[in-house]
Amino acid sequence: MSKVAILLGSDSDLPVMKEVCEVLEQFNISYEINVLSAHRTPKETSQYVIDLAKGEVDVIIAGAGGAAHLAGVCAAYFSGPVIGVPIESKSLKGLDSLLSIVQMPPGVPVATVGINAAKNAGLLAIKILARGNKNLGVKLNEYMTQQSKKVLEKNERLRKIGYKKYLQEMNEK
Ligand code: RP5
Repeated sequence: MSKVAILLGSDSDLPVMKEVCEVLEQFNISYEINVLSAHRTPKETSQYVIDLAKGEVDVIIAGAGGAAHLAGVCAAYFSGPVIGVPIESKSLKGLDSLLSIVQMPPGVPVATVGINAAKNAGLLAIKILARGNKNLGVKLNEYMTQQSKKVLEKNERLRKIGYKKYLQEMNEK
């Protein structure tokens, strides 16, 4: 029983989209992942999303590049939240993907993250799921506390040793 469905427009999107899987696994969220294209497999893609709408999936995350219509097609069939990940493209560096995903017509929203920001897409899905799941909310707060702690430690180190030594240490890592 999957809570999140991840769709990739191509297997070439996997090196970026694997970050969604990693963050969902970190939070023990069940997911399913499929390569389905809005343009190359239109029938299978729409049927898959229509079937999803009858099941347990709460959030769809769709990553695609170029003329990236996958997230939009998902949002056309699925009444739950859809998050789009614009994948960096060769010719236009992902600006085409970003604009294709973000500029949805009124009535068919897609929550769009940054270019290649697959980790944020996963975290956004977790934030959505956490509204109805107290344990997940606690885990999410712990994650955010750890994140803050790391930045504060870096700040302390920078103030202590100064920027030149700090940079030197960064380069040595
Ligand atoms: C999009 O075209 C895919 O999402 C991918 O980002 C891009 C290139 O696909 P491939 O030619 O690598 O399969 O539909």
